Amino acid sequence: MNTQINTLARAVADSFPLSRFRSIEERLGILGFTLMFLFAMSQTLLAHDYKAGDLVIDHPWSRATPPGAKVAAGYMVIRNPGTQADRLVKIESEISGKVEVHEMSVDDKGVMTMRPLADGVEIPAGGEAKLEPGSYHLMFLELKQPPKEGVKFPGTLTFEKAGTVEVEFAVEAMGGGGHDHGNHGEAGGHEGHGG
Ligand SMILES: [Cu+2]
Repeated sequence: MNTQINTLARAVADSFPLSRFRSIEERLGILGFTLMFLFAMSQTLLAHDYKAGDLVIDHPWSRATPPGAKVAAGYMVIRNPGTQADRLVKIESEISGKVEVHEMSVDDKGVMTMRPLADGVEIPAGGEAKLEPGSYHLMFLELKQPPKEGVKFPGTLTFEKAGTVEVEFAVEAMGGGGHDHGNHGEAGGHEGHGG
């Protein structure tokens, strides 16, 4: 087996002048490094996370809203590697007069409903809470400044145990999907919250 690999390696090496072989290796090295660097850069630009006590708040984000919308949604994943459950109990942001945590569900007739969770969202010990389109989400009510694509806005999250942490919400493009929360404001049933 080893002999075969050695023979193969020699055959490959012999087919290139040594100097050229080295330079290809170097070029591959530089290319590899560049790709890794670009990948790392893009990860930094796309993802952002925050810590509060044991909790890690991963990539808070929102969507740009259509003109005249009175509400916007917010999403993130909150991971809890700790041994105690915690709870997201309060959210504030300068873009909105009031922020609620909502649970979204679809009944057996396919009707989508939202309900505010008075006690916030639990983040189980050793688990996570996912706030994502179609599920739990933040609802920014009484919008003062609509979220604009590409412009982050600040928010303050308060957890029962981990305390308060300042985060920034990245704003993505307006969404088109039917189950999506981007057009929450027009979806009916929610408009009442805004006024
Ligand atoms: Cu909602």
